[in-house]
Amino acid sequence: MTDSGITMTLAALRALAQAKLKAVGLAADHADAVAETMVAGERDGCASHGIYRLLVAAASVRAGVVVPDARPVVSRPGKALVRVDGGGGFAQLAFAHGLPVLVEAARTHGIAALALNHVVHFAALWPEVEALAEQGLVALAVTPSHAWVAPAGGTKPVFGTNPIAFGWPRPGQAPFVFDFATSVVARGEIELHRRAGLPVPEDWGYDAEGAPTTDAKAVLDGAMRTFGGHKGSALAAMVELLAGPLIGDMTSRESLARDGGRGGSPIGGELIVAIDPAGFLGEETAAHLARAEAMFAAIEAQGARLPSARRYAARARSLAEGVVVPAALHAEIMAIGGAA
Ligand code: NDP
Ligand code: PYC
Repeated sequence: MTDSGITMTLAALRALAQAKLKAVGLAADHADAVAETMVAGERDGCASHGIYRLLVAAASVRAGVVVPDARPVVSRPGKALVRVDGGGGFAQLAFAHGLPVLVEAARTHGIAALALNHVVHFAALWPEVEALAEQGLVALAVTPSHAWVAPAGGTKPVFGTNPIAFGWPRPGQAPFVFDFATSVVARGEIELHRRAGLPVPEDWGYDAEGAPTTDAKAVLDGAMRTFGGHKGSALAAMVELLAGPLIGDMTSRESLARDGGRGGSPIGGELIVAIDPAGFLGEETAAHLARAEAMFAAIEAQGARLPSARRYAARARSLAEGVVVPAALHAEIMAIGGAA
């Protein structure tokens, strides 16, 4: 233990997360899948969606927002369409059930889509697109959240923080992946500022009266801003449409209403599209993927970095050295459901 944190191996962190999730009543297969995504976030240096999410997930279970023993049900509404009804459980197990079916459908048809319905989502989206890109597929994933974000030109929440994640396979190396909220930052980042008693930049959001503020709690109680003004606003609307009405699931406004003040994670759907490059390219796939590599090289040649480069570097460090969990966060985790 140091002043600033507790060093843990990834195996120890995983075991702790699994134990705490089971202690609050999550079924074993859900606990394992949910723990994996939190440990992956912590491993990759994503503090807002790392082991801190154990507090968030435990709160959602305790509040009755999540069905702790939900059984995902896979169906095929069309040849290239896969649906997993998560039954009100966390999204991770539903995705695990849908992934092999989506991969098979994308390989067969060139393109396929997976709708996760009726799931609770607290996590980053890169695990979904990375898993697909690692299998040679191009991937896109979107999900709404709770209505926390004002449209450009307004100051009252309509959108969720609505992330967009994209993955591209790279022969012989880790995929090109980006994953970001369509709000200026993820809400989790503002939560971390509030917990640390830190101000936020004035352009992150508005207070409940619609005035710009640097008070993290005031932004959480008011409205966040979209990134890139009207462009982020339109993308946030697109995410609402694709992973809401298009797949028969909730918008962020509906998700927040369903939560009914319980303070749980967003409830609703996620849309994941997978494309097999060989569908368009056939025997020329390798040659065209090499052209993509030339573009990546041109980005890096001028000192710019690729999205995920920081994450992959953090992963390598964590695999070698473990991770450092802030002491205060560790203490809160240990208090979940009694001793682990
Ligand atoms: P950021 O604004 O930090 O953007 C993250 C993405 O941009 C990453 O792919 C990151 O790569 C890349 N990136 C950051 N800086 C650079 C740079 N200088 N050059 C190139 N690429 C860069 O993240 P957000 O706060 O918007 O989102 C954080 C997480 O929150 C996401 O994983 C998202 O899925 C999650 N989230 C989940 C929600 C949900 O409803 N489930 C809702 C909202 C957010 P790298 O990782 O390597 O730094
Ligand atoms: O950080 O905005 C966020 C978020 C919402 C749901 C999961 N993460």
